[in-house]
Amino acid sequence: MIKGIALGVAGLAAALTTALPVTAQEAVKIGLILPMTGPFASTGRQVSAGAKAYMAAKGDTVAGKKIELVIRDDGGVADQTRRIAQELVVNDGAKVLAGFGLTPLAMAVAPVATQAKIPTVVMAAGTAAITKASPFITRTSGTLPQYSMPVGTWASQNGIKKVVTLVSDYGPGIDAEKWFSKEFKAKGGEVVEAVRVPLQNPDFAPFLQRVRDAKPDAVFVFLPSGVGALFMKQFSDRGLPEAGIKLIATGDVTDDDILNSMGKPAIGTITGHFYATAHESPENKAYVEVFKKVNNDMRPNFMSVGGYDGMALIYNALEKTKGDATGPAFMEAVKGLSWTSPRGPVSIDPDTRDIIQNIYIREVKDVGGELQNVEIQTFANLKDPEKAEAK
Ligand code: VNL
Repeated sequence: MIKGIALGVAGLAAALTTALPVTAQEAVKIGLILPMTGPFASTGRQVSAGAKAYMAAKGDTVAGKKIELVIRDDGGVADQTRRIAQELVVNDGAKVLAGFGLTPLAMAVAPVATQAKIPTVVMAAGTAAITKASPFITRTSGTLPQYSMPVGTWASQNGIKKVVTLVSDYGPGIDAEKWFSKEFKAKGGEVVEAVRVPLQNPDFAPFLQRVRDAKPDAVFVFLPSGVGALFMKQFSDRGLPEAGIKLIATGDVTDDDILNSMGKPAIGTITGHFYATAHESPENKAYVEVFKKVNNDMRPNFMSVGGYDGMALIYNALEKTKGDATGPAFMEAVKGLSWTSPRGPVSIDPDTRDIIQNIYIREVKDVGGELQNVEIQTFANLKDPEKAEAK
């Protein structure tokens, strides 16, 4: 397995030597690799829809170059992500890679990005370590430490003393558990149990029973986008609200893509995240409008904004390099870029290539018959705390 990767990367380098000059004058092709099928297909649908909305709003030419978006489905399987990335670079002359619905998929592409010096824009995955895996990786989603920590602050300031954490047992879940707990404990809170659930096909019932038995004031939850509705149903069916256990979470759980289908049990849930469809700003109003127009009236979630801003990053960087998409020039241009996103002001941290952004505490409310994540507090311009700590 490891050997296969090494050979693949060496072969890629050899193939590039001949492939590069041929494609140098052509359009800038962006290979967008996403889970368009499988359990995380909603992420692929939202990210690609956001990228398309950007191009619908801003056109398909930047710095005199035509932008061509090529969307490929990896089905959420890391070996496929890597194979498709290699094919896009070697056979199709892609100049930029983008997408990556889950952490293992982004990690699988890091060696390709490094070896081929291909700018790689992570639009969805959120484990802090991803941008450390290659100097050619940047990110327009966010990191779990960045948006879990403020939930710890909020909880400690709002009468919650005893918490059980419940997270998906992989990169982003571990990050969320660590940073919520670290902050909550530093502010005087107590984490009495840390529960981890499988990423694939989770049945929450036995885990929710453990939460119930521990009798906390609240349960802090991270689950990847798309899974929240099933969790909310089981949380409610098993009587945790009646037992007086409050639900606090990252915004992945009350994902706007499925929030409206969760019904009453979701109301009152407190989450931390970087984007809500209900965010009030002229930029977001315009975004939601163009997004719905281009995508059959679909409600944009945070994944879509990762896709939209990923395209904004690519356009802004190409503007700065006058159309040069080669790795070193492009990555230099990325550092320090700033723009106004539908989520609020954002910039790319020159030290880490991660995104600096506002994190909002939101409460699920019924707004005119539709459930919305309504912002109640803002933590402005946060960096990824994991990398700040390592410095
Ligand atoms: C990840 C993080 C995936 C947050 C998610 O949904 C999410 C990840 C698919 O890094 O794997 O909401």
